[in-house]
Amino acid sequence: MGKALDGVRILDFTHVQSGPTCTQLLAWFGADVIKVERAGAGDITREQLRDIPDADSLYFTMLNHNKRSVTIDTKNPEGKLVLEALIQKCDVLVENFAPGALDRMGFTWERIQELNPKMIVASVKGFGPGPYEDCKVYENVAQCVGGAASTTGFDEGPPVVTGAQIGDSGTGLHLALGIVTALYQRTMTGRGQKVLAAMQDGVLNLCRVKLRDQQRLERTGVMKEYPQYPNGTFGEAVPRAGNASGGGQPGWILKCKGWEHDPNAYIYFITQAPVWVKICNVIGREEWATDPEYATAAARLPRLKDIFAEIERWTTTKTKFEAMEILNKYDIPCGPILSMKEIAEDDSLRKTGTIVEVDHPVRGKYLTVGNPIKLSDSPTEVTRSPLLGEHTDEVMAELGYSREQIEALRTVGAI
Ligand code: CAO
Repeated sequence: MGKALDGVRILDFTHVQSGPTCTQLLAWFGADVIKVERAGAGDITREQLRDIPDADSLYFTMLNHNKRSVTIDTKNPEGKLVLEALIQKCDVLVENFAPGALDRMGFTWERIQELNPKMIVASVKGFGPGPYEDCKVYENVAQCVGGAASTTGFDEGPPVVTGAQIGDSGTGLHLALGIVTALYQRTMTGRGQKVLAAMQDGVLNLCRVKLRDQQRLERTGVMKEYPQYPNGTFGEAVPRAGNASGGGQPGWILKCKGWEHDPNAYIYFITQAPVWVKICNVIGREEWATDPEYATAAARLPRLKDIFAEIERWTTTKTKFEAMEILNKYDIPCGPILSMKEIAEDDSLRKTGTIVEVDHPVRGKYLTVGNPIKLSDSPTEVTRSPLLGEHTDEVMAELGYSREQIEALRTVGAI
């Protein structure tokens, strides 16, 4: 069976997390992704957070599946010529260097266009054009400048960053969509274009509901689904909302049986209005279904804290999985707090290819997250990440270099 992006060649000039996430997705959809790395060093993550001496780290392997690796010194004049040949052969160049690095290497947009007018040049940067456009940015900086940190955590505590890599992997996802969109437009215009995904913009896009709340707050001075209501105070900016739901159906994280010794014995519980009567029945407070102080969603808002305390009295009598099973029978939206250990051992996630076991010649078997996007006509097979420069000779031969030329370039340190 063919793959959705069969025939698309990606010159993958990415490193660390944001760019590699993007090109890994494209590889999973069938693109030929050629990762260009510096000889002898490679992507810095190959050696970061290593758990096995001399083996590519999980950080690297889990972000670079299904790619080929070539080593080129793109500051060496002869190395530059190899990169030029690749630019002429590829459809998309993806990069996430610090601002200006590609230009400093001599590969400006104009130069790339001269070499290949159909080339799409896709970049992740920390910020879009403006006062911070020259800044280097990492994940947590993006979470801070994109609005996530100021709105995450509890009212009484400091801003908090989330473990979900919304700045890196989130922006990589945005960039991947930009690339396939530009490829589609190219089928009509025949021209390449620049695609930019700024990490600040990507995080803000994912924090859209908080900008919604900022405007609600400015208009009404209060947000009734926030834990600050009715007894706390609201300031000028959207406050941290703890575990409150970001939508119109109030929710909170509640203790379950075993919470005293298991840090993840909790469940997320949503008091969705259409199933309120069922919730009352399950927790044994049938009278709340008709009591005017509890019967409507509006009446419940000032009492959410007490309502969740009462529901928690019920959830602490069940394990998170027992609670989930009972609540699901009544269509009450909820979800257990799953630890990474539980996720790693989850059979259903392995069956769907969301968790995949991969074999690597140096590190052996390891788990990774497979393609979260499932196409029925373009299934993903996850193959291991390449060793540094594993495909240099193969790709050079495809570019038309002879064995002697390859050896000569190696001797002068160009590849
Ligand atoms: N041959 C020769 N030189 C190479 C090369 C190659 N194959 N590949 C990269 N280089 C050079 C670059 O040209 C650059 O050189 P100059 O600084 O002389 O121009 C140099 O390597 C380092 O690039 P960098 O500045 O991007 O790397 P850094 O480690 O200092 O910064 C990072 C890392 C992530 C902060 C920065 O790249 C960045 O801000 N990127 C944009 C935002 C981003 O993607 N952040 C996500 C980071 S986590 O996913």
